[in-house]
Amino acid sequence: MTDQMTVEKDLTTGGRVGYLRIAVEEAYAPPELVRSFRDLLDRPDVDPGFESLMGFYLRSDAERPRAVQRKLQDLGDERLADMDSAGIDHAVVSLTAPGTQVLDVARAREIATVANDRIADACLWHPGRFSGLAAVGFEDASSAVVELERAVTQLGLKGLICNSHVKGHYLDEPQFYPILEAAEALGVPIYLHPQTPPAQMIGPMLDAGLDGAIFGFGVETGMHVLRLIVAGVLDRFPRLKLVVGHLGEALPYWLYRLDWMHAAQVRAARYESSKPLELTPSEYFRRNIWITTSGMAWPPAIMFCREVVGADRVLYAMDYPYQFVADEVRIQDDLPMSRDELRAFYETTAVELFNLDFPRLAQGGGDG
Ligand code: 1DF
Ligand code: MN
Repeated sequence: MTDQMTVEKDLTTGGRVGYLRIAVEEAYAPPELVRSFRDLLDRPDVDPGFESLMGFYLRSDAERPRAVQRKLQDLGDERLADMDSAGIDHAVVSLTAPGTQVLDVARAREIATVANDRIADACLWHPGRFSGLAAVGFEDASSAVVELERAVTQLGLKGLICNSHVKGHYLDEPQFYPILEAAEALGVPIYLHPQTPPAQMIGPMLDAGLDGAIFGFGVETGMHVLRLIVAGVLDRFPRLKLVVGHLGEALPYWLYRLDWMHAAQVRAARYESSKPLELTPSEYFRRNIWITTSGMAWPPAIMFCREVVGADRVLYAMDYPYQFVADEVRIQDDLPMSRDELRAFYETTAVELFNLDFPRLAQGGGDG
């Protein structure tokens, strides 16, 4: 009984704990995308990673994937009730992986438009509860730029979701520069979110069951971040803001070795691609990259990341509905941090990074 009451008190919304909890990696799928995913799964040439991931979420009869499938498509009562029950005041919603990035060019553009309109609608209906990131069809960069500009300047979306590789292509390729340039010019972050590795990478992960969120996601997305760094993309676009989930996809732990080995490779002129950069890899982490705790409610790892990339660059995310665990909010409320540090972690870093401008209830009033 006492435990029960403590539990309820801890996870209230409305700022009574001293901060609003803003979750920034929260997935949404319009029904139109689910339909496109089903069509892709039926094709004989389906990508193995896509089949592994969405074959599970859209075809399994087990309870969790069915709940995920339903919750993904909701931006109303069920999601709000789930946010209330876990103490989440505000969710920054984005198109679930792999989003548009497995679709043909025309369908990718349609789905991006639909997703952006739907997310913007939810933000209008529930301005205190939702903000959103824009989706685009990356393969057609010029239409992607037009859609990103529409989503940000007309719909009020706060950044761009990129679900990692685009059919085996990476954002350091010049065909994508116009999109990076537009994000930089608009001042909005790109959330570099995982998906399953492409066919040329997934082989030995798939047969061991390691291709998904357990490991393959992080390996592939971490490599994507590194490709952007070593290609000099962050020298070309020095004000680009990247957001990386899952505590930076393991890269904070690698920073010493990355700095050391990159410098050695440049000195040895071993690779054409290892060219001199303006900063060391770890310095880009402290200038261009923010990392979130999605799926990584693990205090020692969170505190390590704060130490090596800076406390002002580590912020909260849940990864709803894939990892919807209220206890993980309690764990992060109990991090060894001051009230002000917790407020930065849960609230103010997200507000500043995404330029959030949602209306709040007066402190202490209502239950959100
Ligand atoms: C899973 C995890 C799926 C994450 C996701 O989107 C996702 C999963 C398809 O557990 O299968 O976004 N995640 O970010 O960890
Ligand atoms: Mn996620």
